[in-house]
Amino acid sequence: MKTITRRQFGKGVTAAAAAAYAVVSLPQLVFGEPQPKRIEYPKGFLWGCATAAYQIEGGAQADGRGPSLWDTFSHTPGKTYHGDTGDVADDSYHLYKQDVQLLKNLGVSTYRMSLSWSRIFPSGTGQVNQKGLDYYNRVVDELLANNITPYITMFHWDTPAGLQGGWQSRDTSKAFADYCAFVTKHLGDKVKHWMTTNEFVCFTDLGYKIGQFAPGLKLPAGPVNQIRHHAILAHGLGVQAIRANTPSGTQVGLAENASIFAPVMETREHIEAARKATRAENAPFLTTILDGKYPESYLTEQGADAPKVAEGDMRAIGSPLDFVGLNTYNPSYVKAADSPKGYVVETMPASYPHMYSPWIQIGPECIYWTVRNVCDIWKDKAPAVFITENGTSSDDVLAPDGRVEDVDRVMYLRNHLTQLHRAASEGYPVKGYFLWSLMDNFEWADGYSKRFGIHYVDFKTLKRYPKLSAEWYKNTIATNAVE
Ligand code: PNW
Repeated sequence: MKTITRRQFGKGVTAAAAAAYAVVSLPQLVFGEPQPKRIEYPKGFLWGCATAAYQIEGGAQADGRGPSLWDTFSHTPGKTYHGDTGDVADDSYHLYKQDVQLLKNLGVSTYRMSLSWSRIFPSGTGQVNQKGLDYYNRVVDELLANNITPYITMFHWDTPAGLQGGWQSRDTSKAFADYCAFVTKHLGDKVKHWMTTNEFVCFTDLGYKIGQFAPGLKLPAGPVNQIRHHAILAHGLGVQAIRANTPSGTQVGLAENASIFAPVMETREHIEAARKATRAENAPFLTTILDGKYPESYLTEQGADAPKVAEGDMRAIGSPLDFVGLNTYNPSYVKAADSPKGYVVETMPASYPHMYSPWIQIGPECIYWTVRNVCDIWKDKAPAVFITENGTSSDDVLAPDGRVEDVDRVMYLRNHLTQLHRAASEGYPVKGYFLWSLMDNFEWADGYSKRFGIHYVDFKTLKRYPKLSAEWYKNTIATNAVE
């Protein structure tokens, strides 16, 4: 079969490496036969599922765990749907062995999970809670015993409540680095893949500017920009701490929901506009991390509200990464404009279709464009990319026979994986995919009203049921192909 890849034309890519990315592999089709037309992924592509500590663990007060800002926030009346909290969630704190069996049954080779910082350091810094660390040792051992490689996120929004001022304080960045150092000193012999933080905008802007997430504040631009700075500084110091405490070969990255821009039409000028938008609209986070400096345009735009940067901060923030993790749910569309910015972000019409969560507007090509834009802009600074989250909520109904026919989720996933294949087949270095999420869980401000799992969780009995999407994903993994 003829294989054409974008990178064949680039430097230093061998024909063998290029050939690993077959465009589409079609079995011999007999007209009229109900054979699947397989869209095959490259050999060695990693399939996984993702979760986060506060969303699944429960055990909020078990074995000496300290409170996080999400415990405080969810216990504050009016902050989450129906006052839901993560006190029990999926009780993965006690049921983790069952959850590893769910993963094993799917056939995944990887699992993206996060650690609860305040389980290990109950007040964020200082005193260690050995029982908290023991829990993660048990989970990691259980994964490894089942041939599943853990990819661990250090921080997925559950800031220890004991850290005075939270992300308003620069000390939190420093405490985060100490926490990363401690964790990797103790787990770094078993765990080889680390992500520092998850989705900056959700624990900075949504927490401190919009007030929709913990700690629920509405601060003005100056303090918000400083909080954003502390967040990317934490990431940078975290990368340095992880590298300093792990053996060579350890892979370090982050998981970021960069705003995604797809061109309205795939013409040269609109593709160029999408690239400009990606760089400019992600200025406070991904752009600054991968460039190792704030864009001049961002600093000018923010004026007196620009962040205060100390000596050495930018060097830490720009620490080289082994991979960039991209959380991908929905697109924005961009067109070229004859303006200084060079692009306009389209307003979505009221009729634009979405999944059960209104913010998950449907545009499967976003997964292709997030990979392509990041790799085209930053090239060697994003030597490998992972989709660290992709998935959707659905208004799932558990039938009396225990089935959940989530055909909308299957539709969403199939379309995204078809588009991700496009990126892989063009030679972009996309190495793996983590489906959000292994099972229904505490969906932050939406509480338990939005289910994202491919396993249904009955929150009364905590029983897990595979949905149709779990069956579909299992087949995808087994065939390494979208069917
Ligand atoms: C991500 N938005 O969050 C998170 O990383 C997960 O913890 C979460 O469960 C998942 O996506 C599904 O929501 C987001 O409103 C939450 O744009 C909200 C938004 C984006 C990401």
